[in-house]
Amino acid sequence: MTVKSPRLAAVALFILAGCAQQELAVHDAWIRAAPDGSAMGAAYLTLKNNGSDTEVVGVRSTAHSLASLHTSEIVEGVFRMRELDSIPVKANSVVRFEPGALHIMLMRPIAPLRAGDTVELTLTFSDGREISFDTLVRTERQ
Ligand SMILES: [Cu+2]
Repeated sequence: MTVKSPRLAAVALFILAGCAQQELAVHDAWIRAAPDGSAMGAAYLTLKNNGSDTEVVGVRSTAHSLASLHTSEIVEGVFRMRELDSIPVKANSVVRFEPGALHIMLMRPIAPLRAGDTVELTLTFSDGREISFDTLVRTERQ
């Protein structure tokens, strides 16, 4: 695109900046580092939705053969995890994936993960949108 008028250029920049204000954004994504040899890990993050109602319907990881949406719950006094087909994300809301609650279950790592590594995760939404983001491997929440 060629813009000759400086004023038009300013308008174009303003519009682009507006688009950069994403409706869906992920913050503070991290993976709890598992001891070497463990086949399972979990990722946590904060998902902000500045748009309308949607649902998370899938997840994938560049570093794992298998990733799924999970929640943790206590059923009849027993702590257990359950796979979810989807997670509702209301308009203008924040959904937190955190230890003991919603999380992304990561299985079958392609290579062992160590603290300090970065893994790209992608969330898929019911309307077909996808967001990819870097997720830092840590030993614990910082
Ligand atoms: Cu799990």
